[in-house]
Amino acid sequence: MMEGVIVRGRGGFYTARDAAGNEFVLRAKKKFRRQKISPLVGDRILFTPGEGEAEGKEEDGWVEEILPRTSQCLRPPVANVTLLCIVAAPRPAPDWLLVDKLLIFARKQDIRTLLILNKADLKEAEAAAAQARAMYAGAKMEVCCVSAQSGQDVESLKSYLSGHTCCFSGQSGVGKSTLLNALFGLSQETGDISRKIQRGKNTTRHAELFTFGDISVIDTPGFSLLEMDEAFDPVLLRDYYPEFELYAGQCRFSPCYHGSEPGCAVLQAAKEGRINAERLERYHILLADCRQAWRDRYD
Ligand SMILES: Nc1nc2c(ncn2[C@@H]2O[C@H](COP(=O)(O)OP(=O)(O)OP(=O)(O)O)[C@@H](O)[C@H]2O)c(=O)[nH]1
Ligand SMILES: [Mg+2]
Ligand SMILES: [Zn+2]
Repeated sequence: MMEGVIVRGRGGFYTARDAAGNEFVLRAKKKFRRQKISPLVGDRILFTPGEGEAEGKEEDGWVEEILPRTSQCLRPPVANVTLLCIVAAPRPAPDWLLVDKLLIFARKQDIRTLLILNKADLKEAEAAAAQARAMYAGAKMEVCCVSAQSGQDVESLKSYLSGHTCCFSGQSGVGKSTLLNALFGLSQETGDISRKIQRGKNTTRHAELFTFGDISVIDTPGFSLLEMDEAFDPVLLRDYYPEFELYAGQCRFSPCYHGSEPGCAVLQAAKEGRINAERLERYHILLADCRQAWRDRYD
């Protein structure tokens, strides 16, 4: 058996790459279906390569084992990511709620995060960067501003990615693929933003992993909707907000959801500008979602 990493998968076929850079097309053994797991891009696997040309017909190779995952994301479905790069841009208009959800998913999996604000060449970029920094400083997420188009700060982004398996995630049209092309000289397909609705056109259709020295990056299809992956006790949501930590134990009620309870230290801090009000407002939206999902969990 050989060892490799799954770099792409479509229609039940998976492409694995070995350490020497050779690629093998494989199918998954039936046992995975019984175990209700499927190989994901980023998975480290053991496999048997195909036999080559047997009677003019290439035989499939097989994914034999999926090695233990260090992390697993559902949206996008990828494995073993160590740094989630949330890519946003002034255009299409940032969906910060989506960013917050991605941040929560990453923290649940102990994946580090980086917010990449692309299209720094656009005139609205400076305001968007200031807003992002104000919102995410307390959330302990760094913000990097780059322009894939002009190349501004693209090289310095590499120092953040170094040593990681990174996943580029975010709305369609923010420039994930363009940025990968600029970083590593790739020629992935990119798409315009529709004029009428100012949205990306879902150009990238499948996740794909690329490796350059000590950086692995997975490009993924953009999306605009993101559901909470699994219901969890809504009281746990606040644990994913580092900005609340300073006020732990200071609320009148215990547990306090920092929703609308009287004597809540977090609400007070937001009122006094010590916690970003927009982040708190979106936390309240997610708290309501979380409570709903928790109530419906047996349906
Ligand atoms: N002005 C400007 N435009 C950019 C920049 N980076 C990308 N774009 C443009 O943004 C559009 C979308 O780029 P893509 O790379 O296809 O976006 P994506 O995030 O990969 O989109 P999906 O694959 O649909 O998820 C294209 O028209 C790019 O030329 C940038 O730094 N500045
Ligand atoms: Mg793309
Ligand atoms: Zn509280």
